Amino acid sequence: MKLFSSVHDVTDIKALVAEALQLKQNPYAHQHLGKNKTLGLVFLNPSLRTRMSTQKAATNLGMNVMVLNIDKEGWALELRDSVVMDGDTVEHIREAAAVMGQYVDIIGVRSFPGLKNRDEDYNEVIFNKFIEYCGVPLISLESATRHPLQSLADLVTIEELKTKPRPKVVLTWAPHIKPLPQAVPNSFAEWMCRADVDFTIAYPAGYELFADFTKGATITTNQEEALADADFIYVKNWSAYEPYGKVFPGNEDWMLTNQKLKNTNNGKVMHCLPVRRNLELSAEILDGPNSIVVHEAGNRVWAAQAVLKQMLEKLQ
Ligand code: SN0
Repeated sequence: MKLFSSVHDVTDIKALVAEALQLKQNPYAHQHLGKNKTLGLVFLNPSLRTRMSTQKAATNLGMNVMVLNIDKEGWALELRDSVVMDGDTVEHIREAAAVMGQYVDIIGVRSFPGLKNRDEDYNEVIFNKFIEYCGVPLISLESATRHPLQSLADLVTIEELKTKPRPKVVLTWAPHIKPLPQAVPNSFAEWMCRADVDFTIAYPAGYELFADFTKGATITTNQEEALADADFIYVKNWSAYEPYGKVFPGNEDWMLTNQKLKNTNNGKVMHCLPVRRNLELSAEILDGPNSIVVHEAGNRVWAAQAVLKQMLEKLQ
């Protein structure tokens, strides 16, 4: 694997999930792979889990890791082409990405959407510039439209904890106070549509996701119906795809509560985190027996390690 930007870069999803679960059993068995290899993690936006889990995964494989919070610590980056750089930006992404590629063997990049210009976000303009100029294998640490390391960890978690061959998985929209990216739900949907699960997406009218990501899913605006007999419930807020990046007033009653869990199959509750308590997800669920959010976050290590391992095997 030379690029991990979406589920489309994975040739065998089942094998990758199995690899992640094997690495969980035996984290340090492949330290030779990463010897004298360096991973660069570049963040244009904040991170907790992605940064720490990917760093841990790389260390488990014997790699060195360099982290650059480029939005805070780097020179102000120019992302547009054909501009006279006489404003606040100091360094162009063309040079910055190319130079980083001189120092590392694999690079990871996080770059959220602006949520203003849909074409720019959905064409992955910033992320694709890193691919074009860095010259080394690249991993998405969440781009404008996808968060594949999260989705892989989510699938690993479902495989690990499922109690029947084909569990019912429900992605349900949650309230928030600000517009959030569609990256996590897009990505979760496109992985679930390729997994051996019965997959439903529920959201209030107006929050349709881009159809490319949801082909094969059952889609409803009735949360109660969606939750019936659910084995896994994936909670996430997102802003509208159309009109792009907007949020509509109301829908506070979409927050998941213990009452709503009653109709599920003792559903296990997932969230990518960070989560705003009692706004997106009730504290009673987060602190109760059905929440697996911390376990899920723990699995981020094995997802990242499986991807890094496949990339390192190509570099040998
Ligand atoms: C990001 C998102 O894509 O939804 C990252 C998730 C891994 N989440 C946020 O930006 C949350 C911000 C907030 O204010 O709650």
